[in-house]
Amino acid sequence: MFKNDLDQTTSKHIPFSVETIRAHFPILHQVVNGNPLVYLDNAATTQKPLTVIEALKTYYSLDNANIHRGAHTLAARATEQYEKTRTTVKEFINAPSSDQVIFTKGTTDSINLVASTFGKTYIGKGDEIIISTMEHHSNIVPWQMLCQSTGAILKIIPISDTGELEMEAFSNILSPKTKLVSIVHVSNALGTVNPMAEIIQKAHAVGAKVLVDGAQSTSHLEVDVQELDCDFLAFSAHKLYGPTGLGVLYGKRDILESMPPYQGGGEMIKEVDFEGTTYNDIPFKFEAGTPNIADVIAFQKALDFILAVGRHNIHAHEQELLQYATEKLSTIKGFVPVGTASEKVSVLSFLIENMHPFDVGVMLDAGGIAVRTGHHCAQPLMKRFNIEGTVRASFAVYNTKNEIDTLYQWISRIAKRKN
Ligand code: C6P
Repeated sequence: MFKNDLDQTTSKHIPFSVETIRAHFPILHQVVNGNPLVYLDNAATTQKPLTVIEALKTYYSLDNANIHRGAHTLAARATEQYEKTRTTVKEFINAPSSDQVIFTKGTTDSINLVASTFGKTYIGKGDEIIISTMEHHSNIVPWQMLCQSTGAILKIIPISDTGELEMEAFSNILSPKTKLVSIVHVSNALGTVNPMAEIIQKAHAVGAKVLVDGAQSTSHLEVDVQELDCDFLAFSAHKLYGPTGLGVLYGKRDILESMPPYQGGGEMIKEVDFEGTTYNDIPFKFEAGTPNIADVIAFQKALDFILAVGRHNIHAHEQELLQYATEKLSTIKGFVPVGTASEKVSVLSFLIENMHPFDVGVMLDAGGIAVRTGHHCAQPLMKRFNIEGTVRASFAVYNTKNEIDTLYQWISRIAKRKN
């Protein structure tokens, strides 16, 4: 349908032109409610390039088979492609080796895996887990559940009015009792980029391990697990132009090897006997059952796309959009930004005075503009700001200044009615 200048099998450099990039995303070229679609809900999920869509079709048309099991050609092909993605993910996050890359269902699943295995093994009564006020529910609830079952204590880093972590308060709650610090790298609701290297270094100084929720950072920043020195990194493929229902958990080798399995079943074993079972090596120990083969294989194409465009190019373009949108929308009477941290990715959360965020979202939808409204699965954060929710526009590599102009026009009209 569209000129496809991204090579189907290998990454080829795409010159940075937003129009060239948009041509890779069929979904963007449609009319919604009588207007050209303006998709600004990328923090919820990104759209998929044609190469990802085609990889799914090719896999099911030619290669579908179960992996790591069959002796036949299709099984070998599927296994090879599945493991190739693991190697690419390893390179993408600069993990020391690909067996430290575990495929999961998503960030939520990755965090639950750590809570259920590392948590139940190493965190006990009276131990402390530190999270922050700006966490997504999937980095709150698993720890609350763990605390309920073990008697561990959850401690919270407060945040400032600009939406930044209170680092002094963090230092004050850190202690030898802290066993785990689990923090979002980039806030999905505010866009704040947290000082992860400093957090990790401080946590390690008291002997705590650190999980980085990278759901929103891996799509905007170059996340290098060795440079950060994090113990775990969790993220989702669907926020990286890849398929839904697929995520990654990276972990340090010694920790992963010392953790018990998450689930029991096929693939995660070496030998099963009624007298006892021996478990497989990492990463397979944590990948029980038939995994999400097709989506892992298609995720390769999403990573190829990002690498072909260049993460520095993506970041620079998104920062330009963020600055443009923030400046432009700030001129509207009644526009109130929520989250004004000095370091942000391309997330613009806001309110329109005297209007419910949901109503703003519905009106924008009438104009073909897709944004997210509500609490963004971060209810404690909304409580901190004393609000029910926000309107959130989040930009990706394929968004344009023209689209922001359209958003501006609609918001101006909506705000004028009420202010
Ligand atoms: N945030 C949003 O609209 P899953 O659903 O498992 O792929 O990702 C969960 C998750 C964890 N941490 C952060 C920081 C996130 O942003 C998300 C997903 C989406 O903001 C959907 S709620």
